[in-house]
Amino acid sequence: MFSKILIANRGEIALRVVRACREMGIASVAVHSTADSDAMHVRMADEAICIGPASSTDSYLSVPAIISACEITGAEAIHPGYGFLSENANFVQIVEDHGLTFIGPRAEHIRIMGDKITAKETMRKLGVPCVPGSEGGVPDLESARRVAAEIGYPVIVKATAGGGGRGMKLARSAEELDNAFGGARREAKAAFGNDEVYIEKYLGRPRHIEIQVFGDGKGNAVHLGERDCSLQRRHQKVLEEAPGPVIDAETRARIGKVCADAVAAIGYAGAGTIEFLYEDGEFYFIEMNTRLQVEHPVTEAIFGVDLVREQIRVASGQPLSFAQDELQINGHAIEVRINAEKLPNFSPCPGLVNTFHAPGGLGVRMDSAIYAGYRIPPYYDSLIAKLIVHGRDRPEALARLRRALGELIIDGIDTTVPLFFDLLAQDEIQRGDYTIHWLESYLARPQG
Ligand code: MV4
Repeated sequence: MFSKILIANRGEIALRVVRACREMGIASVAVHSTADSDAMHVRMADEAICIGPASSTDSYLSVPAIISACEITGAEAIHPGYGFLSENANFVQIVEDHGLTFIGPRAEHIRIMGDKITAKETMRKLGVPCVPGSEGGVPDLESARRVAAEIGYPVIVKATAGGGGRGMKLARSAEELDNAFGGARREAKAAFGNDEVYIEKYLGRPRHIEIQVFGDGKGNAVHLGERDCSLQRRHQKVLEEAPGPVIDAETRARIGKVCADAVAAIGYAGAGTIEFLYEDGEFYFIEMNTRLQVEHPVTEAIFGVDLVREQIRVASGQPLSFAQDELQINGHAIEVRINAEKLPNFSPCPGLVNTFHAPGGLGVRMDSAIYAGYRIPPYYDSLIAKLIVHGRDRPEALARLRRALGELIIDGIDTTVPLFFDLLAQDEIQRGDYTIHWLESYLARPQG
């Protein structure tokens, strides 16, 4: 096992990794920008080292700065958290070339899943159900017309270098294809320097269901059920829950096994998430994320496992601490993402947190790195806290969420907390009856 881990991240996820390290008796090193000297992850880690100026490019994304910080502090492994360098295959290679360990999958697997066409082709061959669409890239408009006519409109044109909703264009009919194809290519070229696109059948009212998988890097893997992350605004998740309100045990076991077998077959190491659109009882693979996700705590809550601890164990060559038949779901968990944003436009609202009181009690977990007197810097993501509640069933989790939100006090800045009180009052939320479009249409309504 490692004796010292460097955490190449900030905020609540850096703190999350510090906590796992401390429970495992591993020393932790925080890195920070000059804008983050007062950050809680700096205070909580055993050591801290400044790696550059406020701009992420020159600090949290600076490969030489992070490698140097490892060499200075004697850290043997790097936990990347999510975002920043967590899915950068070149970074993983450099880490390994310096004799350090990346806590995450192999560079090869990050590279495969980072290219959405290669990811889909790999998954299809492994028996994972995919959205009907083009075989690989679509080189020109003529091919696009042929493929679209074959699969039938509406279709969606996606950038192979994209993901998370960037570089996507919908074509409802042949008339719209010209614009969609050209638009997707142009956007992809500008955003990623790669204009390769592919085409899929457009699903009109799916849910976003993602399966948590975990591989030991030696050909063994398990699944930890699904999360329903359909409640999104502009491709940003707002509320996530596990298990999914519409997924039964048999369905879970079936798609879970397909996913676990797929990642086992490629020798995948560590945490991964296989994203699906789910419509009319069918799963359609869209993307795989090769990192620990923001919403991992809902899975931790219902399975009673520490996913960061497992990441560290697997990276150090130890086996997973559970087998598939030891993983049992207990109750229901919901996470809400609390952002420093002003409603109704979700405009970023950094500034001084005057007062802060975190909710507590049975079944309540608050992952946050803010504190009273903390000034939220304007340079980074607006996520300031994740409130995760766990109950014996979904109604209990919803009641607990309402109760916990009532206890939460954040003064000095605007947050997205009021939105969650509104959501909890909605019939569709209470019934779990929502698709990926529900939240945007709710927010567009006069009273929303
Ligand atoms: C789709 C789709 C409908 N049909 N693909 C958006 C983000 C990226 N991960 C995939 N996305 C979508 N792909 C097909 N074939 C609709 C979306 C989509 C979406 C997906 C998940 C969660 C929220 C979404 C919001 C708008 C569109």
